[in-house]
This record gives sequence, C-alpha cells and structure tokens, in this order.
Amino acid sequence: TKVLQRTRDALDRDCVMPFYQPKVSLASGKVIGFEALLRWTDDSGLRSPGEIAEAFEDPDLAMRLGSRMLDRVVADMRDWSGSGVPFGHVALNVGPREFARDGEGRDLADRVLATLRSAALPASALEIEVTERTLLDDDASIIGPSLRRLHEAGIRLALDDFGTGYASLTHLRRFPVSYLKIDRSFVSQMLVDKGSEAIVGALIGLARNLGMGAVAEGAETAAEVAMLRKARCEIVQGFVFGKPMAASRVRHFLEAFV
Ligand code: G
Ligand code: G
Ligand code: MN
Ligand code: NA
Repeated sequence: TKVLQRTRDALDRDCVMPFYQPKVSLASGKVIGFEALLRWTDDSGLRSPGEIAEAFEDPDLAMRLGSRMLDRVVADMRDWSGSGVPFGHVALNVGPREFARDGEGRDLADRVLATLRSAALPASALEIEVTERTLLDDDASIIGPSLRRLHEAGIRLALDDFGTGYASLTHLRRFPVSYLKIDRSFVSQMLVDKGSEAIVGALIGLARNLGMGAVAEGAETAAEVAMLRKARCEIVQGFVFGKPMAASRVRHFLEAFV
C-alpha cells in the first residue's frame, strides 16, 4: 500500500529519527529523562507516526523502524554522554512486532543489550515503553522472556497509555513493570471532570501500592501540574515542560530549563 511504500522510502532515505520529550520529577523540579518519539520527514516536512500506523503492523517494516529508532537513540545518548549533556535516560517505545527474532536469531533483549554495550552505555540509560496491548499479544511467549531479561540487565519497563486498555491487573504482576504512564486523556480532563480526577488519583495510588512509579502524560498547564503534585504523582511529561524536540536541541533545552 501507499503507507508501506512511504515508510520504506523514509527508511531508505534515512528520514526516520527520534524526537525527545522531557520528563520532569515534581520532587526535584529537574528533567530526569526523555521519551523518544518517532518522527519522519518527506517533502512537506516533519510527520508523525500516526500517519504510518499501518507500518507498525507489518512484520518487516516494524522491525526496521524499531531498529532504526534503537540505533539512533543509542547514538544520540553516546554523543550526549561524550559531551557531558545530563540527559538522564531515554524511554523507547516498542510495539509487539518489534520483539520478533531477527535473521541472526536475536530477540529484542539481545539487540538492545548488544547496542548499548557497543556504545559503552549503562542499562540504566534506557527505558522501554510498551502498551497493555503488547503484553496481551504475547501469544508466542517471546515478549515476557525478553522483558524479563531486559529487566534483569537493569532496563526499566513502563506501561504506556495506562488506563485506556483492557489488560487485567493480574497482567501487571506477570511482567516486571517499574512505571505506569497515565494516559493523557485522563490528565487533560482532570480539571474539568471529577471522574477523570478520580481515575488519575486511583492510578497513582495503584502504582504506589504495587511498588511502581507513576508518570502523568500530557500535562499542558501549571494548574494540571499543581493537581498532579497534590495527588502525589512523581513524574510529569507534557507540553507544559516541553514538546518533543530534535536531538540537536536537547543540550540547549537542559541548559535553559529551570
Ligand atoms: O508523537 P506522537 O503523538 O505522534 O505519537 C503517536 C503514537 O506513536 C504514540 O502512541 C507513540 O506511543 C507511538 N510511537 C511514537 N514513537 C514510536 C516508536 O518509536 N515506536 C513505536 N512502536 N511507537 C511509537
Ligand atoms: O502514546 P505515547 O504516550 O507514546 O505518545 C505520546 C504522544 O503524546 C506523543 O505523540 C506526544 O507528542 C504527545 N504529547 C505529549 N505531551 C503532550 C501534551 O502535553 N499535549 C498533547 N496534546 N500531546 C502531547
Ligand atoms: Mn509512550
Ligand atoms: Na502514552
């Protein structure tokens, strides 16, 4: 289809890259890391992953997109490390198709750990984000073992879009989840809708009681941040602190951030 061809073109032209959105600790007020978000470009400029959603369902293209993102993220972290940019960590989104074994029989954990090792970066520099759907898709039992090996190596796992899916809570306990990321749809309604406020509070409490951290996504205003602070949310990500930016802007962003 057109989407798949467009994705192939973008990969072949080396026009797929990560943008980075800051994550802020409410306790320290500091940037503790960034989420890597895929961006691609064509003649009309910067495009988002939603426009190539179909490619993430294609086994071959999903693997190519995933390995391009991993390579670029690790290269950016190596550059930042080398020049003393205190980026904290980078959280990489990984979809269900990206766990497959490659031509050399390596699974996601093999690829991630080898790539980090080749750049002499510690496992703590990287986080992995998956959605509930990815955990539910684990029919071949490849995802669970990969995530456990990554966890044992020191890579933290965050459950993305939490609250919007349909994973039962027993799922949470079968996987080594360190953070729950509270979906933007709740955070953006929190000030105007009592139900969303209650859900955000409940999810933060759930994370704490399970020994996990809570990350609120999509905060756009100081009032939302104040409410999240009151609800004892540890980490906030959203336009209020910064939009996704090119790797080349991260150093300046950190220097200017107060
Ligand atoms: O940045 P934006 O709002 O356009 O992202 C849209 C969606 O694409 C988000 O749900 C995000 O999780 C997903 N996404 C962003 N980057 C990646 C990536 O590198 N890999 C995968 N699998 N999904 C991504
Ligand atoms: O699904 P995932 O959480 O991986 O994707 C995050 C998406 O949400 C990114 O595409 C990012 O651009 C977007 N996003 C992040 N913060 C905000 C925000 O404060 N407001 C809005 N509208 N979108 C946001
Ligand atoms: Mn995410
Ligand atoms: Na999310």
